[in-house]
Amino acid sequence: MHVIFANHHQQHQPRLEFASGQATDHQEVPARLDRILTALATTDWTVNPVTAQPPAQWLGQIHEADYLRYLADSQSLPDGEVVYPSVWPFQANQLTTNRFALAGQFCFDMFTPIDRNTYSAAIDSARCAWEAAELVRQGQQQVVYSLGRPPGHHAEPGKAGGYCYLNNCAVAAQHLSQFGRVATLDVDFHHGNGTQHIFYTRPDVLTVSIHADPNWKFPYFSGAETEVGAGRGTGFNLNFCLGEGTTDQQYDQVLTSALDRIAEFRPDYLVVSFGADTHVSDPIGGFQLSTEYFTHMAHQIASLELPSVIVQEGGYNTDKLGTNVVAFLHGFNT
Ligand code: Q9C
Ligand code: ZN
Repeated sequence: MHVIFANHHQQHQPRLEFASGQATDHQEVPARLDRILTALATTDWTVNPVTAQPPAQWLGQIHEADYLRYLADSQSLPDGEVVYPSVWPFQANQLTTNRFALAGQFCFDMFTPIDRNTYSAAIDSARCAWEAAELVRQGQQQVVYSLGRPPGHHAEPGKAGGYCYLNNCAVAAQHLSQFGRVATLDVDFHHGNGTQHIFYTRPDVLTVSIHADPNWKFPYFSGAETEVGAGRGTGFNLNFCLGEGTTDQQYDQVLTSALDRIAEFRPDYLVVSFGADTHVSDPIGGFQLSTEYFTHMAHQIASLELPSVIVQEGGYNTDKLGTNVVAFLHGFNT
């Protein structure tokens, strides 16, 4: 196993998230990545910090120009200032330059704050995914794990949300799509709304996500099984919704269906969005998956025998995260 990790994530330390007017400690903390690195140090895998400098347009193919400019501009926020949205757009095409208003234009929830350090961390995380994809494209590695934070699969073309700013999975998939057919498989607890929407009208990138029913959990506004793609992309998006308390056995049945569709698509590359928030112990999840099942899940995915990038998404029990990630990655090595 080959690992690329982000080493400039520490300064991205969101402190609070807000739900129903209540502030709680933010779940997407630097310790997540540190704990995973500590666990990786017990293996004999190659673990390298990101070094790649992706070419121009690597983000412009994924995200809208005004959103990227807004994120880049956030680097000049005063030290200590943290931006949360308070007002959201209520009409299409209503233009504003007011930064208080832009906070709501470019972010869809109150879980995804931005300060002067957010942008560089998000770029580093996305660079990891790009470098992992590039190594797989070159054929140097069959499987590369991209260990970055913040995560990415909730980031929309023009909006942050769900702790995500830049869509790391989409960066990897877009890069590989220039060299062949790509399937993405999202096994984070939450629906990968951003990844779905970025590729929604494309028949050359199949997007598949297995997740908590959005009528039960975040991101609520997408992830239904009726969402199948649009235009030429119709039939190239596939969602599987699962309920509270989903077990290893129940999950595995659905995974088999997801993998069957991916095999039928005959991709040249696979990008996996992996979240350990499906684990029984996760503080914000609601499935009952075991650590042992993560190994089996990965083994099933590896049976596709595709050159693959694994992108780290969620997983919020920091005590279990390292063990769970290593358990998952082991499934690719056996
Ligand atoms: N009070 C990822 O796993 N919901 N994002 C928080 C808890 C937001 C999760 C509600 C969950 C976002 C990448
Ligand atoms: Zn998640």
